[in-house]
Amino acid sequence: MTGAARAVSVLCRTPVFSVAMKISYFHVPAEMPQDVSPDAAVVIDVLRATTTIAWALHNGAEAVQAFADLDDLRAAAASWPESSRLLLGERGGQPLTGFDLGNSPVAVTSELVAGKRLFMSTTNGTRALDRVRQVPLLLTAALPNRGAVAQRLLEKNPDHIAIIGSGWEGTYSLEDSLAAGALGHRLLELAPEHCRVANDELTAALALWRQWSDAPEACLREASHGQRLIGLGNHDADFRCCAGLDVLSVVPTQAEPGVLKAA
Ligand code: 3SL
Repeated sequence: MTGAARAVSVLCRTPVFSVAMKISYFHVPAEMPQDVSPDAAVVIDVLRATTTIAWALHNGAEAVQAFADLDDLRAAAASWPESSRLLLGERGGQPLTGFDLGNSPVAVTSELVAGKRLFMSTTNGTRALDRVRQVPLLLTAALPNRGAVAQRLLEKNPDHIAIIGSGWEGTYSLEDSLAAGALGHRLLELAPEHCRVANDELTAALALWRQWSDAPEACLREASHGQRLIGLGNHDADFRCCAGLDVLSVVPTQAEPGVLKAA
């Protein structure tokens, strides 16, 4: 970038780009080829882990520390002062016995979480995070903060962004692909010349977003995990919350391995 371009960029707070930013989407972490090493990754678990993370940090949690394994979670939590920690756990859509909270984004109210570290493990979302914790810039996104995440990515301007779905036990999930499309759409809207769609999965996700952008909650309910949650009981408030678009400015960002903070 020339000195003049950099000055314009700083004055306008709008990045001026020289090299196109490649954006790929992988349905689940295992689909990201071993020889691909993105400099930024965005993990998505719309129903419901990354929606819960966004709301918890928005509501003042000190951090969310994510774990694939429950024994690791318990050991780390035990070393944290009891008065400033909460345990969040879910398996198969159900809260875990002995934990303070399950994985509902409407349960992480500021009264409960402000100032606390949340030790969290879920069926797919926190496992997906664990798989990509080595990526230099690691963010999480959901529909409520997708605009804020897009803006942050453009400010950071990595060469290659991998958007990574959490899926369900290693397989495709509709709602994560919807949000991947929503994020890709916003990036292309903000910087059309600068963003390059780098794989078919993202092209398909963009098409999915075009189809459902007027009714994201309907898509979440139609998804197989949406149907699983409906089968487990009334999750209307969760669906509404998970489908809310661009209502949060928080960008959960990995500050140290496994630890997400508001940024
Ligand atoms: O799979 C996960 O990580 C969870 O988000 C699933 S649930 O929505 O809490 O059931």
